[in-house]
Amino acid sequence: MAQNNELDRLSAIAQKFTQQFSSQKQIADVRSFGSGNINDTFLVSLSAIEQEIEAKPFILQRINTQVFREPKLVMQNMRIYGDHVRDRLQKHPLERRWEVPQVLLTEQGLDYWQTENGEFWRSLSFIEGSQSIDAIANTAQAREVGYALGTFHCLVSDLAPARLADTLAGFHITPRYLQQYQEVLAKCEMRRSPELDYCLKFVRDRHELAHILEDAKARGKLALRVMHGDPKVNNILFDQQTNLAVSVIDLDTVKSGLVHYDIGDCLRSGCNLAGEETEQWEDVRFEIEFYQQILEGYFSTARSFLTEHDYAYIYDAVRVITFELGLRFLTDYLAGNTYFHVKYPEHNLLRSLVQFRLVESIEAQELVVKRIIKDMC
Ligand code: ADP
Ligand code: GN1
Ligand code: MG
Repeated sequence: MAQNNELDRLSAIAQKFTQQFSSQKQIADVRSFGSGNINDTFLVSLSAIEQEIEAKPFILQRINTQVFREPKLVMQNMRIYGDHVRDRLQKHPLERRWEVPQVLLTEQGLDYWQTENGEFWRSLSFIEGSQSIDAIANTAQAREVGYALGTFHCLVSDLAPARLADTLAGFHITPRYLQQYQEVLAKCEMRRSPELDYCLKFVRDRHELAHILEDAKARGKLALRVMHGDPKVNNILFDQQTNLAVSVIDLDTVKSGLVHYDIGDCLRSGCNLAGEETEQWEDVRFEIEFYQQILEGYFSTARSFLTEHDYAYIYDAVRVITFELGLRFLTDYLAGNTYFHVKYPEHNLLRSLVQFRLVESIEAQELVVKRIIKDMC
């Protein structure tokens, strides 16, 4: 539970999202929730004054406006996405539970609340009976993670990417991250260590990786579609009873892009059993059995809109996005940890070691990774 003063402040902000309230309900608790690296997320519990009234909890989030400079555009995209998907689901219901978080409105009918000091808050319906996981534990979960991403892509396959605003310029344009890294590297004062030297050498040796997907896009081999942008494992919710995936959340980066960044991101996060935050970075491996299951789950819903070129770039997608994330963590470490939430100064360095080790493991299994895709085409 938040400290008393903070609790009062958060409760006052939560009260703005009046859709949840009637005089019959009051805030019982506001607590920090989930393990996202960008926004601040809280779970708000309510209590009903009269027993027969249902008091559902909801999510309250402070958008990181250092990252999302135009948060109103983020909300606009969420609205366009939500309306599209809800409409589609109504016309063509899925044969199983699937949830789209609902944005809750303020008293004034707005989908955000801005405080006097400029903080930007929003509120979402809580997907009931669900949970997120930071690492996949078994092959059934792996398949569900793939199914969830495939369902997401399928539901937006008829949404024109141009309808969505660019909420984060340069997001998943890997060559831009390389350029930023080089600029930061040229200016920063480094505290050398064997780990940092490993990372610096890693980027020197692999810098050409950064161009593969963008070159394919420029040559017309890969087309722009609606992407999620951040479909890592803990942005997929599982039903606590059935253990089936029920929602893809964290919709801030839903915009025009390459679905390959999504496929790659889902695989790199799903196939790392140790999770992104492990301290045993040298033991990190890309788990091939989970890879196969995630892809099977993905293709079970997404096959209809994939082209021959799309299949041909899946191996590259997974190593490029893994390299990109390692590069982003490393750049943030060198720049003084201004982008990702960190718990200690070397946190981003450790995270980048984890991703680079994962790239090595993917490359070491290149033949089998490619064969599995070929067998599924
Ligand atoms: P961040 O951008 O910081 O990652 P997220 O939107 O992913 O923020 O939210 C952080 C965590 O909060 C998620 O991983 C999930 O556990 C939980 N969460 C967020 N939205 C919902 C929701 N609508 N229902 C249930 N849990 C949610
Ligand atoms: C961030 O917000 P969160 O924790 O779901 C980041 C992703 C990274 C991820 C790595 C907007 O995601 O791009 O892949 O951390 N989101 C943004 O854990 O930069
Ligand atoms: Mg998240």
